[in-house]
Order: sequence, then C-alpha cells, then structure tokens
Amino acid sequence: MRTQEIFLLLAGLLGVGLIASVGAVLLLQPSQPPTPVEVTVEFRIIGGSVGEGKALFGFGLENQKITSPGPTLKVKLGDTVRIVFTNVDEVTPHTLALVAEAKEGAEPIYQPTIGTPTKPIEIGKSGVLVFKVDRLEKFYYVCSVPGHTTLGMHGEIVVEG
Ligand SMILES: [Cu+2]
Repeated sequence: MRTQEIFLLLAGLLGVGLIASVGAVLLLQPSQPPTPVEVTVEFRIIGGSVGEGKALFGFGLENQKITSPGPTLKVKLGDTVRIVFTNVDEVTPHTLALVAEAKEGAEPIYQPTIGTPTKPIEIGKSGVLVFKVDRLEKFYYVCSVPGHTTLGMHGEIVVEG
C-alpha cells in the first residue's frame, strides 16, 4: 500500500468516526424537561360509601366525613388545580372526573381524569390530576363508574373571577 492510499484510508476512517460522534451526541441530547407547572390550589379528596347501610356513594375532603353529594370546592379563574383522589371504599372501585353536569355520562370538561369506568381506582389506591381553570362557569366532579353519579357521587366546583 502506498503512502497516499494509507493517508486516504486514515482520512476516510477519521471522517466516518467524526460523523458517528456527531450523530451520537445529537442522539444523546437530553430531551427538554417539561415546563414545571405551578399548582396554585390543591384538593385532597376521598371517595367511598356513605349513608344508611352504605347504600350511597360520596366524596369528602381528606380527614373529613364523606357526604353525598360531596363538598363544594371553590377555585379562581386561572388557577392551576391539583386534585389528589383516594378511594377509601372497602368494596367498590371509583373514579374522579371533571364534567359539565352532575349526571350520568356527562361530557368531560377538563382532562385528564383519575381512573376511567373500565380502569377505575381500586380500593385503597390514589390518583392525581392537574388542570388549569380557563372558564368561569361552574362544573362538577363525579365518579364516572356507571350508576355512581346517580348514587350521589358528585360535587360542585365553583369558579370565582
Ligand atoms: Cu364511584
């Protein structure tokens, strides 16, 4: 092999190495961390059975009694709200969804929900949701498991300007 050929071979290898290095650096760039959301109000809510023979379902604030319907929550327009929901029921899975009306199958008003009818929060488990209040009208938190809103598992969220 002549000197010139060896030089070209080395130059070629160096080029390939350089391209591979640049590619590796680009691939290894950490993805941008999500912009931190500043939560302005938090509610810790429990859900479960209530009433005579535990025939109804309801919600309550953590360390308080469960009522049916649940307590009215107050938020302000522009609040970033975090809701932590814990299912304290001894038997039944539940969810917490934010909807436009306190009735079965109501339209969701904010996403996400804590659990769904097909994948509810099991007894003793918790879930979290965060949303930003971007409209003035009141809305509701309900359990979206079929039949549970009717059995009292709903509460109002009032929005103040
Ligand atoms: Cu429920």
